[in-house]
Amino acid sequence: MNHVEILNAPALPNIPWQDRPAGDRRDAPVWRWAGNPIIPRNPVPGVARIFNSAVVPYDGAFVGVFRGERVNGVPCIYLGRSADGIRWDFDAEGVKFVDENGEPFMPQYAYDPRLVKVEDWYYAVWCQDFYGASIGMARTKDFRTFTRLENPFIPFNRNAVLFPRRVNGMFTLLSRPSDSGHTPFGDIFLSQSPDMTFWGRHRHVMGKGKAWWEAVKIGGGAAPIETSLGWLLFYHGVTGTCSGFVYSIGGAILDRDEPSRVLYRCENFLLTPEEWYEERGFVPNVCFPCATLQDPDTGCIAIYYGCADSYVGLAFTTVDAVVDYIIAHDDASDEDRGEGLR
Ligand code: BMA
Repeated sequence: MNHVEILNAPALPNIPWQDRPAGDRRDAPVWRWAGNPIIPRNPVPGVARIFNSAVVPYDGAFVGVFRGERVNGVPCIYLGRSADGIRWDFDAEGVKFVDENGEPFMPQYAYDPRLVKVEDWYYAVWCQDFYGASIGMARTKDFRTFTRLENPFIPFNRNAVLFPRRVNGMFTLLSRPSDSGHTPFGDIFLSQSPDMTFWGRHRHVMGKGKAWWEAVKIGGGAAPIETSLGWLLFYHGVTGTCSGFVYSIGGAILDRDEPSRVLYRCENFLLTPEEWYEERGFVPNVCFPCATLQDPDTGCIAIYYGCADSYVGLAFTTVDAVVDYIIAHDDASDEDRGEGLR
């Protein structure tokens, strides 16, 4: 029996899973799939790399939206299907987005997609050009027709992550306002909408951390997991080194009713680049979480993360172990704990 419950999520007995290896000396209770990376290079004709991608359970199996970096360097979104969450088949062509009239409406580029079911719809949220980098959105019920929604924000913004249910009657979205380049700053904000069109009631959630591993910038990662203690958020934190940024995975727990309030924030990273597929690639030293699967019955959580802007990796934890670790190493500031309104 878990002492922390995962709430409002269907049982997922077929969650991909591997127990923690005996003798694992890493501090945080997060471990990698032994067969990583699960998606190698050149996975689809015309696509050099798939990474920073999101999956959901669907129809007894799994489906996902994947950042496919084409051989011309332009990222776009590919649909993938999997029976086990590990071996993926991708469509040969990228997702063809349409507008409300069913007419083609393609983003010029699209990267870092997240995929979240809210009520009857699956929402894909990504970063795209809107006269500058900002957020694009679409929804689908059948993974055949993806209908674009209004762009929620003006530039510049990235790392938008939708909550899996309305909070206080409102769709709720994390995002990371930024600049036009490889932003050397960035905090996580929260915005709400009654209809997925008009976004407001903006709040600051948390800024770059005191801890060195996240001292440059942070950004939302996977859709928050609702637990009996609060929303469990896996996010990325970035540090600067003399040879570039390093992206690690961090964890925080947000208040269930007012998720701009941080209850606990782990001062240690949960996963940092250590394996060859994280340290070596198109952009070295990147662990970039975009999705989780979770099974409320067992408390098992599978984390999908981009590796070195080149591969997709899978890591595991349990809700009890990771929440205990985050609480034991809580270092949230007074500002993190506040409502985030000035
Ligand atoms: C960020 C985003 C991510 C990428 C990361 C590391 O700015 O562009 O897509 O994984 O940089 O290159």
